[in-house]
Amino acid sequence: PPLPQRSAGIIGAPFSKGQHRGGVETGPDRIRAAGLLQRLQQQGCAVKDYGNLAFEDLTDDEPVRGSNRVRAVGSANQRLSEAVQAVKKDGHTAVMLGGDHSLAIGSIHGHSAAVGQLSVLWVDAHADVNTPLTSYTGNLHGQPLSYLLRELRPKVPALPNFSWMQPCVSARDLVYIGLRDVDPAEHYILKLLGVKVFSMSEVDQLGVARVMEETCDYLCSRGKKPIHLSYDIDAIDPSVTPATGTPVVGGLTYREGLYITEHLCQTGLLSAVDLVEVNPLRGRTEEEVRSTVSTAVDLLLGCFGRVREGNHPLDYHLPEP
Ligand code: B3U
Ligand code: MN
Ligand code: MN
Repeated sequence: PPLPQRSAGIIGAPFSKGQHRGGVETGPDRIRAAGLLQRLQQQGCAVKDYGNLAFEDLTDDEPVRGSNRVRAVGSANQRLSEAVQAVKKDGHTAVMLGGDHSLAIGSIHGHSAAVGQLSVLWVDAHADVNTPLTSYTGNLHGQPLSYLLRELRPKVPALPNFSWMQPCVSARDLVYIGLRDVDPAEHYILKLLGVKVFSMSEVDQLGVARVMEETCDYLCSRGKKPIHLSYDIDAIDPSVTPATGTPVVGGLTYREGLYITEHLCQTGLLSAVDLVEVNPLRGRTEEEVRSTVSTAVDLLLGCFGRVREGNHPLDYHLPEP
């Protein structure tokens, strides 16, 4: 029987300044245009669309300690954090449509401000845990977890427009799935903090079902906290989701990617979801864009109870001949 459906509160975050490729700010509208809201409603999920956030246009935003657009990222995430808090106070599962992955700063901060301690599942090809001082690229979308992790606070300098936030996630409440492009400093940090990582090697070795079982056992071992899923579309193999800024070969299959969402939904603890880094301008053909966007939609449907075996209304009855 279908589980009682939670409601989805959708926030569009058309923001791209955590990296340098234009187009990722059009992700939210493309994902909506692919029918996300209607399809959630069709599967019995109540939906409220909070619309797209409007972000401040900062003119003087010179690099800080080698990182780009720091003030814009700080200011955008402050707005996003407030929006996520409002969605949680309205009782919905928060869905943040990005935009680049620097938006996880505000999304996770706001989620934690509203509900308290979280478990975080980070599904990504990348670890996104560079500090401003270790980043090779200066892109904030490769750094969000360094601002969010309590243990890294002494290693992160104070940045303009970041004074509104404090680290709110403990390293032991974080699990990664899908890693395959990790910088040396990031690898050092993950080992130093003892973070639980299921890289693509572990997905190969264990299979996605065992990875999800171990993920949920691990996250629940210190109490059943609300789960924040931060899903970077580049976790999925670029043969399926090529329209993204930094595709990396050897990713999750469509089925593995979807299984993660189905399993999390079944825990009943999923409380907020980010779906980020869909960049329609990075598709070389319309089909590449369509495949990327429709996979993003399917992942979100999986978070809200869609099952591949199919479904029928509780009161369904066969027509009499
Ligand atoms: N680790 C690199 C590359 C990267 C991170 N996230 C993405 N790319 N999408 C960095 O920029 O920190
Ligand atoms: Mn990412
Ligand atoms: Mn990534």
